[in-house]
Amino acid sequence: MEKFYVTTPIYYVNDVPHIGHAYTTVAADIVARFNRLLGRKVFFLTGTDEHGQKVQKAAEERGLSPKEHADKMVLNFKALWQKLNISNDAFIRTTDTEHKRVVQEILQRLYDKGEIVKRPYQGWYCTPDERFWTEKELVEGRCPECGRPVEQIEEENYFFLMSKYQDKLIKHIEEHPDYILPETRRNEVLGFLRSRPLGDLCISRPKKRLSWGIPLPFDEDYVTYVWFDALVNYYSATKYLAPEKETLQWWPAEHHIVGKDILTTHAVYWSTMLMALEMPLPGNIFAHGWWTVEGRKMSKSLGNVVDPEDVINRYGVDAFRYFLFREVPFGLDGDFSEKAIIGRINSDLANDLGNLLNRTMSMLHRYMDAVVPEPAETEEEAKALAEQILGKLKEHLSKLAFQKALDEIWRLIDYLNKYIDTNQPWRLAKEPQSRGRLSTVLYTCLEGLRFIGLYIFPFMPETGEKIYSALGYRVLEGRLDELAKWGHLRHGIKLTKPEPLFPRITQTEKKQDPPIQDKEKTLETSQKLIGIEEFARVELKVAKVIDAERIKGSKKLIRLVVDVGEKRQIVAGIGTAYTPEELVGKSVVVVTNLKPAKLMGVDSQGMLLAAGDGENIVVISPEKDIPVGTRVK
Ligand code: ME8
Repeated sequence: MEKFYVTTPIYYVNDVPHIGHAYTTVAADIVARFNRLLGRKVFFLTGTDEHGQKVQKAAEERGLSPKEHADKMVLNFKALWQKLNISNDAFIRTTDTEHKRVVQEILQRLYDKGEIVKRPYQGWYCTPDERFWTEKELVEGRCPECGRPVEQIEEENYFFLMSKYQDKLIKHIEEHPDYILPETRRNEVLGFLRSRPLGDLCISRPKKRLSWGIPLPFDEDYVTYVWFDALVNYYSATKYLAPEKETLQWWPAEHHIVGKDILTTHAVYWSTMLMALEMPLPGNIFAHGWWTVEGRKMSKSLGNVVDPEDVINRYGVDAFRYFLFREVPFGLDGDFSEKAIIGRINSDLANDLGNLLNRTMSMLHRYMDAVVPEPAETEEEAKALAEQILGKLKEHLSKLAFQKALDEIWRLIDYLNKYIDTNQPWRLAKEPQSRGRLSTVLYTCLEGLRFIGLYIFPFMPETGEKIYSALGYRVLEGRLDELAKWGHLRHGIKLTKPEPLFPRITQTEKKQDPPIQDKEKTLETSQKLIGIEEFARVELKVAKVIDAERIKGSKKLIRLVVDVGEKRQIVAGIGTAYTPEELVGKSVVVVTNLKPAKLMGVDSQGMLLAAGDGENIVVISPEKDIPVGTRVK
């Protein structure tokens, strides 16, 4: 049996998932479901990227260890995938012991082969951000991210000798036109590879600068660069997470689906790593486009990050899945707006698809007593159109051309709506001599709908199932090739009238708040509601700030000494909104039973309550004087 292996990027656990993450994951889900329908053995992998600077920093800001932080954040991804009906076969976490073992094995193999060497490394280093920049990346000689001064650092590091694979990689891309898609991205990568020499890749970080990573097996003073660790997931998962892993050779993947932001790491780093390992390359790396929101870049500071859960609660999971893939060709950038999604729901889903099912079922009830009639003849045109679409779907979905695939399905929907208008079953029903014709027309609509349910299923699984069950089936059983044959629908069966698939959304029903992510939503979904006894476990007390000073190298962090009945040292991330001077003498509220944490090397024994973020942070202060140490309840 043919196998089909598809992956999404493994997402960083430094933040909660948004519409962009949902996009890539639904794309992989559509092809996974389609290939399962074709009868292939599918391995659909997604997961989380949990090592490295970003995650370590996010954990520090929450006063948690990186692993504790990752354990919490990973639940957000898992909960969203469930809500989005994602049918992944496995979920990899780079902190899995088995994954770490495979990464170390690969490092050792490359090191033994002389593909990894130790060399001095020189670069411009931004201490607060803890990262290197090249001369070219600097902005007016300063860190391009935070604008602070950088210093030249020289240290020893391990390098993967990527440069020697430059020509081989160019050749591979040239000889495999589908290796990188869409074509514009392929040309970009080729242009970049042909125009300048490829450097070697620094794959280590000294432990003294970054400890949160997989230790190099051949040098305990270093951890693995997070991208090297992350990319290996696609292979390591086949060894311990894939179905029937003992007997099936899952590697190489058929598709790596990624956003355009991480094409280079996949097309260049990963491909050359595989070449050095003498392993086969994946069939395709597809770099899709970027979602903006109401014409603007999505960003936390703009407060316009679209929360997929919110969109689903408002419009339904299938409408959301449909919108993402109908609105823009896969590969190009797209813009999310409520107007656009409502427009799609009303026209394509309520009007075209929903109405077709609704009017067909109403007529069946009215004219045939709800029983599927035996057609007097086969409508060859409808049959040909319905059956031909399968070939088109195979062709388009093998290149991840989702929009074209949906266009094909809609050709059948449009055809059947017109077919009803032309044949006017309501007139046929009035003529006793046209009973046979009426049976043919209604059967054709019902059988056409069965094809639509079948074809639409990978995109909108719930809708596909609903259409199928409206036609008297329990589930989509069997293989697509057999099911996509005209005449499969059984006659003589009495059907019940289904609920409307997609009710129209009127502007007055539309909720006022846009589906934007709550900035503070960083806790796992399953922990949203807590009982009073859980709240009571948090010990909050009134305190007074006795001393305050900025922590060196941090814009945000301030070290406070507070009196809560006893003296405590607390590190608070309020430095962008307050100076130490204005804090001294202030009455505040402190969580006093929090596990101690270290932030930028400074111990923190508690947490200050504050609202907002960035420059809009406000420290919570008791409204009237009240003795320090008083419990807040
Ligand atoms: O890069 N539009 O993880 P990440 C479309 N851990 N897609 C978007 C998007 C947007 N506005 N924003 C994010 C990493 N994405 C690494 C990957 S893989 C071995 C390691 C999607 O959490 C898109 O798929 O930053 C993008 O490539 C991915 O999220 C980046 O996720």
